[in-house]
Amino acid sequence: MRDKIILLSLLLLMVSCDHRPQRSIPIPTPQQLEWQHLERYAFIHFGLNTFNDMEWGYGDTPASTFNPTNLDCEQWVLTLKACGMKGVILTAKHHDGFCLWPTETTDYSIKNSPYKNGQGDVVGELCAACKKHGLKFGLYLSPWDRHHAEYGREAYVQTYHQQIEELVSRYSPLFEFWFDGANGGDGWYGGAQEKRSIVASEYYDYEKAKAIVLKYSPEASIFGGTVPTLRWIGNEEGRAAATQWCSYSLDFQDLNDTRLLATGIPDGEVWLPAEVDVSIRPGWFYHESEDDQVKTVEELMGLYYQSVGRNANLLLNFPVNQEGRIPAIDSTYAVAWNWKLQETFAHDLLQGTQVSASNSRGKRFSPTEVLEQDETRYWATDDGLKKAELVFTFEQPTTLSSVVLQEYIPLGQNVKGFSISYEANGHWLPVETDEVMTTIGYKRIVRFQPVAMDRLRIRFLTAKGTLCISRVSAY
Ligand code: FUL
Repeated sequence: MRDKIILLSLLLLMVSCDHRPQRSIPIPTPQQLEWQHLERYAFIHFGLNTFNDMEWGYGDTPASTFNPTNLDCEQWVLTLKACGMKGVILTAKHHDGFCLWPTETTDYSIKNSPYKNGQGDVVGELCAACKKHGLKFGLYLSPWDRHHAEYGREAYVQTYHQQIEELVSRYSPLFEFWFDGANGGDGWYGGAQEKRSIVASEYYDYEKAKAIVLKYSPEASIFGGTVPTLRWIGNEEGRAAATQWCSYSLDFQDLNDTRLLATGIPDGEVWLPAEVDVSIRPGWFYHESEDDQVKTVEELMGLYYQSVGRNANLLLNFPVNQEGRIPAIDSTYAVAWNWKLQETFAHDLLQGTQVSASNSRGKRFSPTEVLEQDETRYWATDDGLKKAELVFTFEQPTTLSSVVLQEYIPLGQNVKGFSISYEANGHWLPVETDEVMTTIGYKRIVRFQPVAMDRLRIRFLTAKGTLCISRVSAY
């Protein structure tokens, strides 16, 4: 009997050591988790502005000026794939109101352009090219419409919703839908040529707009409006703050507060991860005068570290030119950037090291789990333990210059502070870097002065909840 009791207690102990840590609040939805894994995807800004050297058409530019001479959506898709992009979001309509698909809602569309004698459909062509070559497809539909006579009144909102319905019913599945944030102001508005102001949080009925999107594309992430599933980073320079929480609030004021958007809200109640949007050129649309200002490989690497390396996704814009192509100079730099990324992160130098931890909550959550590719596996500490360290011992002295850390975010984002140090010749020293080591989230990359070491130590100093680390790698 006594033996049985001991056996039972031992079994109970094993089970309790092996149970999953408690989730913290908030956590991502399965669809948000999938979105986070995309890491890098593209924007394409193309429309009347392209042919008129403009960024924000007033709404009266003739549709007849839209005349690409050599448009090839497959060239876009193949180029973007070669740059490592996982999807593309096209400006189906920008603020000028011109529609790139043959809509029933307005004459201000591709139907009245010389392109394919009015028979073309850029949205449809890109959608087909994405399907053919396996790239995710998304759409941007500007709520602000500087062409529409009814803009600012109820009739326009119905048109806007109808446009969404046309798009999602024809071109789903979409992985993301963009409701742009620029709203109201002066415009042509059917000839009225005046300034019109609206209250964005009420005017567009974003709840309904989102419901229409989800009816046809239930997996779509939503950018902008009152009910987004991801958030703007608050600037268009391609920079997330180093401290970067996925937690946020759905208060409309907070959704427009660039200071909060940059970092997230540590105790925010909803999971609203950040998207960093930036153009490969100074403008969003193509301008010949910017041909010599395409971002270099080094600048693109910087953008990567400031977005993906800081727990945010990167939405990199490629302006398509008047020919209807991604210019060679842009693709040359962007493809070389992708090679550089592949090369930088090709060999994880922690593979083959011996890893130990100051604490772990049992076999299923042992420290060696952080070396596994499988993202469903992770190292976790005992309940409530927010301080612990991992040590990696190399077989021979190894030079490192960056560490990549990932939390197991299905259970939330927890780490608030960590440090990185190394042992060389029997002495422990911190790595030399200016980087702030606060949050981790889905992914955090810390770069430091290259240094040879015998051991690497990551100390997790403070956290919101139990530590759950899915991956650590170093290069
Ligand atoms: C902004 C717009 O005003 C720009 O033209 C561009 O489309 C950018 C992505 O979003 O709000």
